[in-house]
Amino acid sequence: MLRSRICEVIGIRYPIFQGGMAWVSDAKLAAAVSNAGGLGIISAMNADESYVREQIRLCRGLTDKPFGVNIMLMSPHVEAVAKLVAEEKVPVVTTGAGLPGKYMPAWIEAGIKVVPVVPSVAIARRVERGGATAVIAEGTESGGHVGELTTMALVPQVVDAVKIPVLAAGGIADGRGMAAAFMLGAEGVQCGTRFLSAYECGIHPNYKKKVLDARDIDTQVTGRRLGHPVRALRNPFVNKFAELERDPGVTDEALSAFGTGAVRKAAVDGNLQEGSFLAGQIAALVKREQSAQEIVEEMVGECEALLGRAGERIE
Ligand code: TUI
Repeated sequence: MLRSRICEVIGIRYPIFQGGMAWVSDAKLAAAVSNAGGLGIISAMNADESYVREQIRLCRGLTDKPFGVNIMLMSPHVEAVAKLVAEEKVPVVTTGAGLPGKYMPAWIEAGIKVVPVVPSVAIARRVERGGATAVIAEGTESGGHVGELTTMALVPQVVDAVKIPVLAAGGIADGRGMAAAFMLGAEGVQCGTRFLSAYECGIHPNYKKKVLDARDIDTQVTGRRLGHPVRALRNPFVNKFAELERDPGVTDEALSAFGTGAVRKAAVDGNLQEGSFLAGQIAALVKREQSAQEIVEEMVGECEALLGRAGERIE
């Protein structure tokens, strides 16, 4: 049976985290993944503490298993939400889009397991020194806010640099990707894009259809000029953003304003023209809707079969 230090330390059956995706990862999806034996994660995104408090309480009503809250460190509400998760003593906090150092002592004091997403070895070392339980090494294949390094290059380098367990993220959507991550030294994986197709994922049907219809070359990164590169499925919004980004006559403020609210327009409204449909490069591998439990069990089954046969591939 596929287990690792991550399962023991977090108290989960399978070493699979569900990514904290803005306007996607709510209490219902998180609880479904946790009930399936993985770690479900609620996205605090740009929301205020009352929304996050409600989601935590809803999640507690839907599962008695561990779950996490993802804190997006660029959120205008980050201070209040950081305080809230400590008060609520949520089992796990993951972080994204920044350095969580200043919040970590209070979280650790509250008994929370802190698992930051890191895009580089230096940041992995830094959060380990700060008391992180584990790190998620996320490659640029992922959806949403991305770093520069690929999963293939980043994961083994982070594994060599830290003693705490490493989870791999970015470009993993089935048991093959999961087995590959274990071969690189990871002790777990975090998947976002694959869970977009879960029945329990409440995104607009247009978003699910875009993911199910995606081809390998259909994602694009925009926003490098603003210092926040973001990967999404190509559509009129992404094309327009890229055009404005190339135009020296467009100020950073105007560019940023153009992007505001686009993730919500995709996930909630299903607005195919003006929405930002965040998804990773692996979207084309996601071919059908399934329950969170089917996704988790299928991935684990495929991974175990591959790792069990790993030696057979060598003559
Ligand atoms: O955070 C994510 N993915 C996200 S956050 C998000 S909301 C957003 N929307 C528009 C612009 C920016 C954010 C959508 N998707 N993934 C985890 C992640 N964290 N990827 C990369 C990083 C990261 C980057 C830099 C973590 C630490 C870091 O530190 C360096 C620094 O200077 O802050």
